[in-house]
Amino acid sequence: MSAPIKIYGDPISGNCLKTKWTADYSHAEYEWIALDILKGETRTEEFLAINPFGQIPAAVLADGHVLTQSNAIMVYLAETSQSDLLPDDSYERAQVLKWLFWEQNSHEPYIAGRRFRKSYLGLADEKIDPEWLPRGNAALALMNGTLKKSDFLCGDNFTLADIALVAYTRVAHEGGFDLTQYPAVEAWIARVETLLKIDAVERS
Ligand SMILES: N[C@@H](CCC(=O)N[C@@H](CS)C(=O)NCC(=O)O)C(=O)O
Repeated sequence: MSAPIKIYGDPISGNCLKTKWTADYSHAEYEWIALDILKGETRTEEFLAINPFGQIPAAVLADGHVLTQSNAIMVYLAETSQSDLLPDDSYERAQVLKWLFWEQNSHEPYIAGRRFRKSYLGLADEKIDPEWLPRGNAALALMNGTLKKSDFLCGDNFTLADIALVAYTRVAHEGGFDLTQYPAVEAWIARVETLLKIDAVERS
C-alpha cells in the first residue's frame, strides 16, 4: 500500500486548514505534520528542501512529488477522492475555480493579512496598510450579496469554493472586521462549519 499524503501545516493558518478540511471531508488518507510558523519552522533547511518558498501548506504525495499552494492542494484532494466538492461540468467547475482565484487575489491578502498582523504580530492599526480594511470589507460585502441569493457560493451545492473562503472569513473579526454587518455570511459560516464538523469560533 502506498504511503499516505503528508500535509505540512499550522492550524493558525487558514490556508493550511483549507487543505486539512478538504482532506477530512473527502476521507483522504493523510498524515498531518505540524509546523509552527511563529517559531520559523517553515524556514529551516529541512523544510526549505521540501518547499524552497518556505511556505505552508505543502503536500508530499505518495510518489514523492511536492505540491504547494493551498488551493492547488485542495483541487488535487478533491479530484483524487470520491468527494463532490468539484463539479464535473466544465462551467460549474470553472465557477468554483473563479472563487478560488478571487480568494487569493481579493480576499485573503486583506482579511488574512490584517488578522496576522493584528492578532499574531500585535501591530496597531496605524502600522497596517489602511487600504486593507476597506478592501476586506468590499470582499465580505460581495460574498454577502451572493449568499443572500443562495446557500453556498456556487448555488445550492457545497464546493471547494466554500471551504476556501470560510477559512479566513470565520476569523475575520480577529483582523478587525465586523461580521455582524454581513448576516448572510454569518449564516453561511454556520452552515459550512456544520458540514465540515468543526467547532464554531467564539466571536463575542
Ligand atoms: N498562496 C499561498 C500562501 C502560503 C502562505 O502565505 N503561507 C503562510 C501561512 S498562511 C506561511 O507559510 N508563512 C510562513 C513563512 O512565510 O515563513 C497558499 O495559498 O498556500
